[in-house]
Amino acid sequence: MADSVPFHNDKKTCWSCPAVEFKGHVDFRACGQAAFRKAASGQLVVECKRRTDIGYFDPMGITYDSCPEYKETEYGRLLHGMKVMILGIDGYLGWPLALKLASLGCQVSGIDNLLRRRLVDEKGGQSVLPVSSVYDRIKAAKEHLGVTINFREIDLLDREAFLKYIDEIRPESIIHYAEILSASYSMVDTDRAVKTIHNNVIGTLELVFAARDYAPEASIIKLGTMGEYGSPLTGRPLFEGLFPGDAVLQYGGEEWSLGGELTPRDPVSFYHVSKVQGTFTIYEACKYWWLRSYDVMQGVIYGLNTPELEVHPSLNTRFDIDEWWGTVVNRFVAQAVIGMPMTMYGNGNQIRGYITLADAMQCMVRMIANPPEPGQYEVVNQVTDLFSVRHIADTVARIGKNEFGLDPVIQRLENPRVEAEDHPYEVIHKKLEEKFQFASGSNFEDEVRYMFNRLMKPDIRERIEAQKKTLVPITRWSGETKPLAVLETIIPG
Ligand code: USQ
Repeated sequence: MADSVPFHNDKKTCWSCPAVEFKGHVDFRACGQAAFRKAASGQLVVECKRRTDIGYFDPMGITYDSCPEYKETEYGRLLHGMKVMILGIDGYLGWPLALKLASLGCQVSGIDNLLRRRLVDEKGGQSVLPVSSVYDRIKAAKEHLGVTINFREIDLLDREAFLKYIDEIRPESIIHYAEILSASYSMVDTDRAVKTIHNNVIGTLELVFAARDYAPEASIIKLGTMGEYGSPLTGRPLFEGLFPGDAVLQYGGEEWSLGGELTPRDPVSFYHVSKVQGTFTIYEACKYWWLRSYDVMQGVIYGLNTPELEVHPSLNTRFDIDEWWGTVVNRFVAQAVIGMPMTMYGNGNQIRGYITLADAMQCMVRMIANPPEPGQYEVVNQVTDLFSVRHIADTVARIGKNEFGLDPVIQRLENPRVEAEDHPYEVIHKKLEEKFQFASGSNFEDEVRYMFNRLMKPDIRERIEAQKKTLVPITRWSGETKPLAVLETIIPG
């Protein structure tokens, strides 16, 4: 970035830096705002854990652009050697984020219970891109990127093991990806619904208590999901978590301000229910204990490409396509590659927010570089595009046909889910750009082309063929598991 263009976090101060510790009298019962006023009037002092020689000082006095501990990167100023702990480091998102952060000089640590590998096995699927054991991947990261990643095989729900590890690392930022992510899986039966809710709800609760006791200054970046909001049929915009200041409720001839209140949630599966609970857990923890968090309402992710992953195939992130663990764009490309009809549910008019893997990783690094204030709970809607399922199917079909010599077919199937098919969908997603200087570096069509290029390779195509039956949707929200009726077969022109 040119010298003249300021970084998004230039003027942040030690007040929000995770490398400082509060000293003196801090009233932790106070809400973040009250404490902020104290700081502004000079009543609060901090000590820099990296420069204890400076002694105690006013946290508002030093800005990131004047602090030698902050280094310029393409994502903003980044606390050099920042200790970032990734929960769920072996997953589709955790692994590429680990590579990116480690390449930027962060000290990356992570835990994983390897559950995702077992759950994909349970479905009879496999990652389409081969992924070796987590230990071999870490060796490959050292060999090809020259980075060190500190890993422990720990379940977030194993309190003793997790507390020991977090105490040892004392992270400055914690990324919470350690959740079961599939809406379909959570709707299969009681066992899987309970497993999803238990893992996600209790895991997040374990995290906030651990952070309170061992890493209270760390910024917690919690993955929520756009599906927490649902798709209100009134067309009410999906604000970034909280109502804006000028929102009002009119009722019975009277008017009340809604500004700053959490917006309504209307989840669309028991998985999404677990994420709503996560939102409240983090929100409350910030309120009670002055923890700080960005709660990221992420759209549907797709793609398999980041600059770090591209360095060598041994660095692949996992790429799942079965009906439980694959997301729609990834599934459609894989289906087109093996000549299987793309499984479009209902009339295909359902709209969701989408973002490429590469853009999602960029957003995460920017948020890590620009942490919230103590006590601050802030929601970020992390999407770049809104697409209907039909648009996705048509685009994949067009690119597959015109550029890769395939003959893709779209099958309109009875919808196994309970979801609105025709609905307005207005998503407010301004913060990424306005607050974190995010600019998308990828786009839908190019990412689809990149996926075709990778998945058309004969060995990868064989891996898709080998799990063809897992691509067929049979999980219905009703609890039945049986194939879906074909409503229409569309051969794109
Ligand atoms: N869909 C099809 N055909 C398929 C698969 C999906 O038409 O073969 C449709 C679904 O009905 C839905 C849309 O595509 O309307 C997206 O479905 P998905 O399976 O790609 O994504 P979803 O179940 O919503 O969940 C995924 C991730 C989840 C994340 C969520 C973001 O698995 O972890 O939280 O995307 S969001 O959808 O914004 O809640």
